[in-house]
Amino acid sequence: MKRELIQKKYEMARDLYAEFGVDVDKALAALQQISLSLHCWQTDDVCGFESSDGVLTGGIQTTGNYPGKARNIDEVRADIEKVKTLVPGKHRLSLHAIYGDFGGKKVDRDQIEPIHFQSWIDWAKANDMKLDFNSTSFSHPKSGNLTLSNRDKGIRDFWIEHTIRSRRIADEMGRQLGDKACHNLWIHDGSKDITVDRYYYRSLLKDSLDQIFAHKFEHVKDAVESKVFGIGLESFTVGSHEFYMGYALENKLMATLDMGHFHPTEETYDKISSLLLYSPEILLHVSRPVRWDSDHVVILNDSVQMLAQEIVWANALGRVNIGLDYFDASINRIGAYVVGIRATQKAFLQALLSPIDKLREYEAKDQLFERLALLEEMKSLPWNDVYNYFCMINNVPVAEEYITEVEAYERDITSKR
Ligand code: RNT
Ligand code: ZN
Repeated sequence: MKRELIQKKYEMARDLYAEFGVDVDKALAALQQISLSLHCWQTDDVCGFESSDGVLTGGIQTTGNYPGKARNIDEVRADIEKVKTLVPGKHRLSLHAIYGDFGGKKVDRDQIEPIHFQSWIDWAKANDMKLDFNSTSFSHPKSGNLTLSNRDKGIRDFWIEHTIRSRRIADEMGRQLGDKACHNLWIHDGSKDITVDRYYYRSLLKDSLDQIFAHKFEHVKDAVESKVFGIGLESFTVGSHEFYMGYALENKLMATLDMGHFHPTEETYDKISSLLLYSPEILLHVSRPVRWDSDHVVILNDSVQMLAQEIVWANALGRVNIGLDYFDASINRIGAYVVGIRATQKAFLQALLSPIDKLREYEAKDQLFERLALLEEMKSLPWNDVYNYFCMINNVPVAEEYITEVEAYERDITSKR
């Protein structure tokens, strides 16, 4: 698209939004500040760099075998660097513990140290990115169905050690990069069939968490992620939403809301205002469940739009850490990032451009038809002209222009892997 045309359309959009009392430039300034935490695991289908057989366990699954996945640390970095050139804004990178720079050596999960992530920290510095971190309880001989809630103290201690070490690594990332790292704790613990000792497993998990969080790390923002079920773990999840919500509030941690971790018709957005009344911050995993927690690439759908609206309307952008979490192995993986990042940004932009004062006024006066009508009209206002302009001033491809760039990277790089 020609620059002059993008500019002209932006100016028209700006004037139109002004008629609704919306300041487009203010919205753009706010969007520029929204830093998404890009999940590293879309690059390689959640494999990581441990020398293992690469089988993904823990009730999560990638499907598809699109060629060109990243096979090592350099390829993951190259892919993320490419993604950065295709999306506007400044973003973070979220690493899992299995993505350490182990130099071909076997380093078990209870042995990982900040040194294994020093090259990531250096890379992040060089690429002007901040880092977040995740302990990894899946894809390991000691994973089984139960980790931190296992009856076997030896297994529990192994994962407690792993998780404390993971938080220490996050602390080092936060310290060196001058910005607290979010550490997200998600474990798959659960069971396939009817479980009679649910209270017991949850008490074991609570005890393990108490030991883990007894260690204080200054540069870490801790989060705990609940789930409703996993593949092969359909009947019971130890770390349910209620479990972690209680734990997070009691222990002043963040709750992580993953959009794929609730019942299919249960929307994540409505949980935000409730949690934020009791907790200073939360962490999100923006994802797209299709019939189950399938982790499809995020698109601009109602769920993501409502999520963004809720955060913007609650004036809570500064209190919500926004991470992405999906892994589609059936399409170009670089493209998967770009589509998901852009969709998330578009949702936030739409929310930032909403005539919220007018909507609130209608609501307060019980003018409910008017409220509904304006919400509908908002959908077709020229927000996309504003997004295109945002891309242009950030020197990244505008609209579908990124498709050819992703194709070129595939031709030159990923297809040769
Ligand atoms: C799994 C959780 C978890 C993982 C990542 C890889 O259902 O959503 O966040 O997707 O940690
Ligand atoms: Zn998640």
